[in-house]
Amino acid sequence: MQQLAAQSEIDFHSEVYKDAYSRINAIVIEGEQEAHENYLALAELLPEQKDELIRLSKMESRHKKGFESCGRNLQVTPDLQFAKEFFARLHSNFQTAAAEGKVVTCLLIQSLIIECFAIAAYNIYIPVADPFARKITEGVVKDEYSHLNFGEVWLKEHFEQSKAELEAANRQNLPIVWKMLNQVEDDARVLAMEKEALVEDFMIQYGGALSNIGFTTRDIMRLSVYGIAG
Ligand code: Y39
Ligand code: FE
Ligand code: FE
Ligand code: FE
Repeated sequence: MQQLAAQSEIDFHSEVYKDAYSRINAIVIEGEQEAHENYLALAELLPEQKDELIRLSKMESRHKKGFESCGRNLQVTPDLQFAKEFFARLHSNFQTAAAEGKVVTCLLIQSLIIECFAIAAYNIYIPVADPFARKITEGVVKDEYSHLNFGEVWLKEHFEQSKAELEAANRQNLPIVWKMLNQVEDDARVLAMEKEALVEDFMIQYGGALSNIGFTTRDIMRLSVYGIAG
């Protein structure tokens, strides 16, 4: 029970914890806000799935509210400026793709990469979270699996015509995720979330998603290491 042992040593009210939390909590709040906007943009790009995508965007708004309450509960003020910068590159790549009508790229960025990043982060956070945040995060992570599933199903149904764009979008955006993980590594460790565990869980989710969509094991190996060393 290594996780429980670690958990009992966490002082959720220490200044060190609250300082790290002001950035991680902000990342999650900003991420949920951007996810809300991204699903609204996707709703415009995919009129057939409009109602479903609007439903997902509303879930993201609820997640944002939940995480805002986690910050308030610990009396932490989220550093939203930091979080905006943290997401800036993925955000701008999504917006450029949306403006060009590149729905495959938009789905890869939001429904695969960002959802897998969220699932990994929330899975690793739950066992070491304060009891209030744990309850909230447990509810949220279930929703994130359904968002990932939306992207998987759509891309699987359109796999042959999406393959080349998926490869290009992966090449462009996956290295950004590794940089984001490096950027947040020290703060995450203060919250008892180890980078190695985050990377491992992300790889499992993302590799599983690529497999469900139709990529071979060989493709997945090649795709998922882009930028990992840089
Ligand atoms: O689809 C979603 O709800 C995703 C937007 C939320 C993003 C969560 C980003 C989590 C990264 C946290 C890194 C902590 C180590
Ligand atoms: Fe924005
Ligand atoms: Fe969410
Ligand atoms: Fe989501």
